[in-house]
Order: sequence, then structure tokens, then C-alpha cells
Amino acid sequence: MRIPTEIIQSLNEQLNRELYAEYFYMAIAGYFFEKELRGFAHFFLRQSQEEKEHAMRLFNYLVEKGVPFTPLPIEAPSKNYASPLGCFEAAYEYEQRVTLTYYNLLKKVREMGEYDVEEFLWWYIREQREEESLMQSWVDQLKLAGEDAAAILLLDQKAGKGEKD
Ligand code: OFO
Repeated sequence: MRIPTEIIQSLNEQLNRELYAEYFYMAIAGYFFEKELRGFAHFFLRQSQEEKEHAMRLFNYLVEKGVPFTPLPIEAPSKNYASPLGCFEAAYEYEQRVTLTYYNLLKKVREMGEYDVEEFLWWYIREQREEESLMQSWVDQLKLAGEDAAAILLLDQKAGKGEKD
């Protein structure tokens, strides 16, 4: 069954949000490399790579459904962040916004009876839950660390090793 045009457009916008996230996390990694906080930099590079994979999953789905690909412009993310905490807060905030866009799309496809798309979208709903929880946990840990440079360096090391908590 063909996907309605309105839904194709929304899926394409989601793909664009995933690509923006890839670019956004790359920008944050750049900020951390500049600050010599290489653990956090590598953490964000891994997240950036994951976002690319999320975009590819959407791309492959559209191809499978026979939808011609329409590229959209990707906005430039900021490279200026106030602090490590500021970076994670910005990432957490973005993840929550993305989650909302998936909820809205899921609601729409349900109302339209587009069950194949609905089934496809559930993967993203679960993924967003994980990503929100991951970013929230780093926000909480960095809040606890406060201005304590030694504590921030320890968290940086932990992030570099891929430890979550
Ligand atoms: Fe693609 O999970 Fe974040 O945005």
C-alpha cells in the first residue's frame, strides 16, 4: 500500500531531524575537543553516529515503500555552549522535542489507519525513551559535579569509556 503524501512529508521531516541531530552532536563533540574533554567528545561522536543510523533507517524504509527521496536543508547547529552541563541540557532538550514529533506523527498515522507506518515508528518511540534517559542521567551527574573540576574530569573519563551510570 502506498503511504499518503502527508505522511511521506512527515517521515522526511523526521529523517531531517535525525540528520540535524547527527550534525548537532558533531558540533557538541567539536566543543568538547576544544576544551580537551575528550571523553565527552567521543561520547557525542558516538551519539552522532547513532543519529546517522536513525536517519538511514528512515531512508531505507522510504526506499522500501517506493517513495522518491526529497532532500531537505539541514540547519547549522550552534558551536557555542556555556559549559559541559549546557551541552547535555541542550541535547536532552532536543531529544524531548524529537520525541514529541514522533508522538504527534504516531497519533496521525493511527487516526489515518496507516498501520505499517505505525509499526515502523514504534522502534523510534523506544529509541527516544533510551536517549532521553541517557541524556537526563548525564545532566543529573553534571549537576552533582557542579564546578568541581576533578569531578567533571572523572565524568569525562567515564563518558569516554561508554559507561552510562
Ligand atoms: Fe535519533 O534519536 Fe535522538 O534524536
